[in-house]
Amino acid sequence: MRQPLIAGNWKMNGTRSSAEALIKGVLEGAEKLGKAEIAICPPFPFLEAGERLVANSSVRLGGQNVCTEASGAYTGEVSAAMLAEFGCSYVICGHSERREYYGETDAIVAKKLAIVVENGMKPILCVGETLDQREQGKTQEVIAQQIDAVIAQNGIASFAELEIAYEPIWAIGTGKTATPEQAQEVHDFIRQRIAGQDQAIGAKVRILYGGSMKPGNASDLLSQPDIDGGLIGGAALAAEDFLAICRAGE
Ligand code: 3PY
Repeated sequence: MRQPLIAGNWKMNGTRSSAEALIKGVLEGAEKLGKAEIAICPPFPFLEAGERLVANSSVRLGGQNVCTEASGAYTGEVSAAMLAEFGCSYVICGHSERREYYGETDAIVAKKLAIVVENGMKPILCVGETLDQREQGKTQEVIAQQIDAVIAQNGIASFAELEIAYEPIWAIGTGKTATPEQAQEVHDFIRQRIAGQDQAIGAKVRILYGGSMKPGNASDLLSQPDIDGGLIGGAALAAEDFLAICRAGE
């Protein structure tokens, strides 16, 4: 059985005080939950507060991005060792917003995955297709390319150390959500792609759904056999919505 993981991707939102209030709100509700693993990924400046507040709780902390390099002259970047030092267990890698706005290629994403694992954390590898690609019937081709690039660069064994998030780009920040059937079809495809190389890793890897998951659609999505959790955008910014999704994962 794969334990569900519900991870909140706060993106570039909040202030120091709103972030602290949100973390406290999540912690209060999380105490009453047991089955799902819960993680929050605040912006970098709020990780220190996150580390302090989630200490001694079951809530995990994650970064939203990481540098491909270990240290040195990379102005503006944050290293995997820094994230680990601030208590991160997870790091989101290759979110579509990073791929689209900051030119992250599959090769860069694969490097990020490797450095996160080297530093003792788990990457959350994001994959997904644009609306155009879906309408042209290219969803599987695009996802296969994103998965295969990681297999080619880091090896199939690397999938034993990471989580995957399927995030259809057309469902991010648009309010549109993939239907449970559409999402399940792609999750199954991803699992089969990995299982085709290594059956045990394919059966074990967690595949989260991301893209406007909210309290109203979480149960239907999470009840699909290959949907093992969620990477939550907007709904992670209100403790009660995020906790409602966590409850749906129980
Ligand atoms: C969204 O749901 O908007 C996301 O991008 C989650 O990462």
